[in-house]
Amino acid sequence: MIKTVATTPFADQKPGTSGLRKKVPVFQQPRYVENFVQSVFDSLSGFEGQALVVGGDGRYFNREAIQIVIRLAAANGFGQVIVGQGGILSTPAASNLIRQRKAFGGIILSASHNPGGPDGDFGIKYNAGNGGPAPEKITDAVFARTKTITEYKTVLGPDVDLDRLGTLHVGSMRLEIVDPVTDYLALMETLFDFGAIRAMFAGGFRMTFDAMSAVTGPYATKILEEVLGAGAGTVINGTPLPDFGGHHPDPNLVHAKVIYDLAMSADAPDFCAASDGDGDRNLIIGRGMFVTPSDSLAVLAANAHLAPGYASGIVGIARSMPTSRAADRVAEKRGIGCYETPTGWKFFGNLLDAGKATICGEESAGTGSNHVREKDGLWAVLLWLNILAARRQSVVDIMRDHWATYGRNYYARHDYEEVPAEGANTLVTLLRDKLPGLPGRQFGTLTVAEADDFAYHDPIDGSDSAHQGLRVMFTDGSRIVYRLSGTGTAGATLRVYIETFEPGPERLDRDTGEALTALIDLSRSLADIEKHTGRREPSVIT
Ligand code: VG1
Ligand code: CO
Repeated sequence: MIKTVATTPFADQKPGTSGLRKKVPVFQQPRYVENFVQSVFDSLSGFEGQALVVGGDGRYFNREAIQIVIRLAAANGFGQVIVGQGGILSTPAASNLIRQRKAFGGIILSASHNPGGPDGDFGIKYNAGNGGPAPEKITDAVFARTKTITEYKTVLGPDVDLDRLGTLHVGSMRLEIVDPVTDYLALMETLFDFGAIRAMFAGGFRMTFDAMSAVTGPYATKILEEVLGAGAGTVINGTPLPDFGGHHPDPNLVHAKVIYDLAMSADAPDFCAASDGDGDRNLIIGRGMFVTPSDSLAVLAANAHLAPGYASGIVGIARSMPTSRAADRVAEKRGIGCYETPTGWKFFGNLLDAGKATICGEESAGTGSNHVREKDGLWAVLLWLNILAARRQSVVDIMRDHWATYGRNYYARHDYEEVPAEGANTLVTLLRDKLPGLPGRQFGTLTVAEADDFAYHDPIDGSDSAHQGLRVMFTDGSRIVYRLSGTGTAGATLRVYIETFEPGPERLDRDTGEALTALIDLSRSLADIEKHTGRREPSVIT
């Protein structure tokens, strides 16, 4: 029975870098999820009778939200909802399902790497039929709709049992509950040389994968331990928990310190990795060496041809603007396309769909390819394993070879988290005003070459996105970038991205902090960070 329910708008439903993200109690308000999901459906057309993929990272409120989405989908005329068992789907697995099943789109319930639990964060994101995050055109329409919505449509009836595989009906809509891992594993098997990776593990290669009590647990356990024979215990924190065990499921050097310490210890395995809350990010650490996400992107791009899925080579590389330019050097040497997009995976979709880019990446530990339209944590881990199996070298040796060939981009990101929003906005406004006067100015040994507020013109659909980050570029190839986070849920987070290039052959083995000292000091003084945020030091350095 379809019921139309009167509602009034919420003022705070603007999707950010990666969907709508708020504290759990915000989502728990009556009508809050309904309003947003109905606004998504109201912004789309042509989905009658079509399929919708629904799943989330298993965090607190995941099941409740999924029940609401299923009811609204049925009432709004979707022909079918495909949901992961237990409400679980990693973000890349959801992207894959949308594509495999030719669904109209998907709703992903996740706040990614943000903490979970009753006081943690929750999120809702709409992905389009290509499997990728909705482009700004759609998210803008959704936001506009949330401001005028007056009613939503739902069906009455009991909650469905999300744990039983199989097909049932909600009203006249088909509801199919699928194993979350099966299709994803099948896709990975088409891309990588599982035989070679299996042989490497059989030969004594050891790895540890930290699933951070988040969604990749079941995927990693099945693929690494069972299928590839990496052995029991390879995956740690492998059971998804609603509060991620109280941890912050962000695979960086602060929150994944356990795995970092392991990789630096005397008994380190050959390879360590981790993924985030929803399984789209990856952390790669070789024995004794952390690989920055920007370097990882460059190495994966340079070696992808060693994996069967990319044997014919890659056509282009795309990276988000703040990501280091290590990947650009690979593209240049190979004579393939190189694209610089604003932060957020939604900007890669058009390039991937148009066959302009094969591999994409962000400095925030996101890497992926045209196999889906999301970044993909386990995919990156498997590509690394495939490369390690093919090259029979350690991570450290592969990195040294890479730097010797392409030079090294020393890189760090400094986050000033949860600072007062007003101060952060003032900082950005004042710095933006300062940019035109910077070129030609000298700061110690550094001379500013160019400074701008990054704007992106999408080469495929012609859309424009302004104010995507302030860039200060120096004559020696160094760069400082400032932008405000679009995924935080409390105050503002200022991200400062700092990079310098060392062509080699000398000075390729420096300490990153030391290589960046002058730039780090300048990053603080140039933007008056302490004055505007009250912080002398960043809260997280990655
Ligand atoms: C952050 C990262 C960005 C990433 C986004 C979503 O955004 O910087 O690179 O795409 O999170 O990642 P922001 O606006 O806070 O800097 V996830 O794993 O949350 O989908
Ligand atoms: Co994520």
